[in-house]
Amino acid sequence: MSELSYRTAGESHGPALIVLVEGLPAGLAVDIALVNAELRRRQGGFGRGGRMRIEKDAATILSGVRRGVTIGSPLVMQIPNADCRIDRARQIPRPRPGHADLAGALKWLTTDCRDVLERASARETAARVAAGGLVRCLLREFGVEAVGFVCEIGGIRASVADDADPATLRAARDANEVYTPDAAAVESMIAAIRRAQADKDTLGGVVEVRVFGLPPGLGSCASWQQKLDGRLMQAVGSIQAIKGVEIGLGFEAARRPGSQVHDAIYFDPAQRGSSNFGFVRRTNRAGGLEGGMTNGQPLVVRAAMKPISTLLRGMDSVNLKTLAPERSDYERSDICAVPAASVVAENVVAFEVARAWLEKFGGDTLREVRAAYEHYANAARGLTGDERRSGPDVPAAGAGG
Ligand code: EPS
Repeated sequence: MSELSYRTAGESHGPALIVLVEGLPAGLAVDIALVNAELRRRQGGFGRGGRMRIEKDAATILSGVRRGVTIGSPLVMQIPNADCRIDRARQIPRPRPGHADLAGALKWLTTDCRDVLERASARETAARVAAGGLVRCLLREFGVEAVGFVCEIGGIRASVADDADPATLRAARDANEVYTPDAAAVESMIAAIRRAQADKDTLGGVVEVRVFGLPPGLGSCASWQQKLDGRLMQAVGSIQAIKGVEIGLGFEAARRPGSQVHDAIYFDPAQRGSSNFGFVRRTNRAGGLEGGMTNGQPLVVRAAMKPISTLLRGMDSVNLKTLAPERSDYERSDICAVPAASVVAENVVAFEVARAWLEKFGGDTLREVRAAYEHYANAARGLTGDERRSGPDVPAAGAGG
């Protein structure tokens, strides 16, 4: 049994994208339709460019599965590129500000940014979404659901209830082209994208992911590498064009006193059988994470996406072959890919949650994972209120740490 992990390979205009997933337990039914539905959603959203009309992303499983069920071996999926022309694609000597072009060209000692952008391209996120879609087959076995959506585009903010349930959120989000649950914000967001297009410009925004049904105790406070908040930030912060990641209140927590930041703890015996083991909060400003561990509340992760760096109007740049000042190169591109980023964020968050799940409840087979989870849940529910375990308290001798 190995740690759950994935790697991606493939260029934007190469033959295919590949993802290799290791560490899934055997005995998991793989729902390839779920994976492909996520891939289709990633391709959509208002503001996408011409490329998405060419591609029909769908994953084929090459290994790790027999008769639709995982067998414990490395699992490879392939997503073919319809627009496969990497050897014929033109050179890009004028780096686009904001893209990987300049830093990558210098790093790999080339004056043709094509060598860099082919891998830096957000096309790679299709492979990440496929990995996330796959592990959601595991998470849903335990009633864990991730929902990603758009909360802001070009400064237009959506209003989304803090206590919305996953089905309501998903239905509202899927009812429009900008993937926001706030129907009232849709028209203004679309109008903002149209304006950016008319101005030959691009737009960024903010996406949010909520994960429901998690028990307390995933991740760990014992070592910095195991803290789930840090791992989520790395996973989400590594998505192309993401410049900021927040958990719960995020930066807003820095502006408030503690009494308006922390979530008071209550016990509700009626919820003892649910995934929070009966420990409830009336607010979720911590975004479901305390001390690098889940606390039984929904996980809330937000990410800020910068505007796409390929501008039709171009920006000042330098021709790397001549060092002459010129406008940056224009490649066919998206005007706004914030809706797509919400799908990517949802799936990379799902992957990190599944990784933490298997760290705590891992086993070679799904049966063992299920047994480990049930054992923990029963032990945690039985623990609370049991004074015999910890014994009588020691009289206070001063302030403790
Ligand atoms: C991207 C450039 C565009 C985007 C691409 C990201 O591709 P192309 O150069 O082929 O028009 O559409 O995103 C995708 C292909 C995708 O699947 O998301 C870039 O340079 O980052």
